[in-house]
Amino acid sequence: MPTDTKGADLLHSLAQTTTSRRTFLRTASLSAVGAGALVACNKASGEAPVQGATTARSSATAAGATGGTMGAHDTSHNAVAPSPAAQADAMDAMHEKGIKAFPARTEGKGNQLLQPRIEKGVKVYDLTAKVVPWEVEPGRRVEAWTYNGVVPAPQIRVREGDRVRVVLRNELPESTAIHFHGLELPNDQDGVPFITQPPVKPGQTYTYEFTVPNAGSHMYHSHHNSAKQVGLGLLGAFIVEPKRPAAIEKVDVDHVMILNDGAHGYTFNGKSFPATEPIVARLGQKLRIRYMNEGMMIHPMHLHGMHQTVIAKDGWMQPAPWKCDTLNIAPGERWDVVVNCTNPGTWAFHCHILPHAESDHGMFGMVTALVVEK
Ligand SMILES: [Cu+2]
Repeated sequence: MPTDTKGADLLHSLAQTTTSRRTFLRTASLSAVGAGALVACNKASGEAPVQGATTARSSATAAGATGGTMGAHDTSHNAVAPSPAAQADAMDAMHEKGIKAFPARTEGKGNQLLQPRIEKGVKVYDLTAKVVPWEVEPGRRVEAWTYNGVVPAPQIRVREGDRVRVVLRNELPESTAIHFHGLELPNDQDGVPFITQPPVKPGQTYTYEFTVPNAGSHMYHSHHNSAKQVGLGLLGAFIVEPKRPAAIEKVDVDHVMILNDGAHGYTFNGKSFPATEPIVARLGQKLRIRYMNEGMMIHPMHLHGMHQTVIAKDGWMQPAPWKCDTLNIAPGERWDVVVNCTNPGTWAFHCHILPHAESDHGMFGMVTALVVEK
């Protein structure tokens, strides 16, 4: 990413790019030079450059497989191997195209604020669990299990002490239930089938109602067949604003970043790079990031150029803020950090388990950018 490019210019120019990375990879892997480069990449890095990515459906994996099939074991009519310089150029071209496609447009956007209906002072949220197609990155559509048709689910944002009702309609082919992860609710509102409630069968509607007890960055998700159901998208942010915010919580930009690593691949807010959303702030602004891990793996989140100040863990304010540049986010955890945006430019921002973020074919998965505009 060019650090000397103004964020707005970069975003504008990147938005004009219509080449999808998947299309590009397919094209590249079918061209003679591209196939040669992919063969070389596969050989150079050993067995499989992208098998660290557990998603068999990731385009990087698919492209890697295509590259391997095209040439790795097919040397019978391979007259002249490309020179190392040509191989490097071909590989770099793939990386560059991936970056230039960012931020790529895709259908559907999750994590948008859900406005409640107010009924006698109660904030009422209607959620319909249903299966929809979901575009994770340009041209890659997957089956998603969603609340209201988006991944992540619509964001619920309330205040400490609010009375909340959540009406769940199940249009899935399986039973389900909602667990409000992090909220210290009465037992019968905890959302775990056969422990605190019966499963909500297909076609049924189930109502949760409670007074919001504790502030912080929380989540809601399925707690039934959850490795599958949460992996497919039944998850969202449940943010509780405190009655008395701490001074350090007064920020200019508030960004929720939900990590997942299920059947859709490595995603931030339901999208894989280059379709991930950049975070944009102006020089001197304070940015809050609310990390939430809905996946099954740890993801150490690394921001280039500026440190992160950790202010809260699982919704609880830390006794004292502390600084880091890489913060490990384990499954189920929420970490809140503040970034003082003091360093202008477009900064890489990614999971530092590198096979979750980059392959021979370029960046993918858990990569985005923080753009600090002058
Ligand atoms: Cu990761």
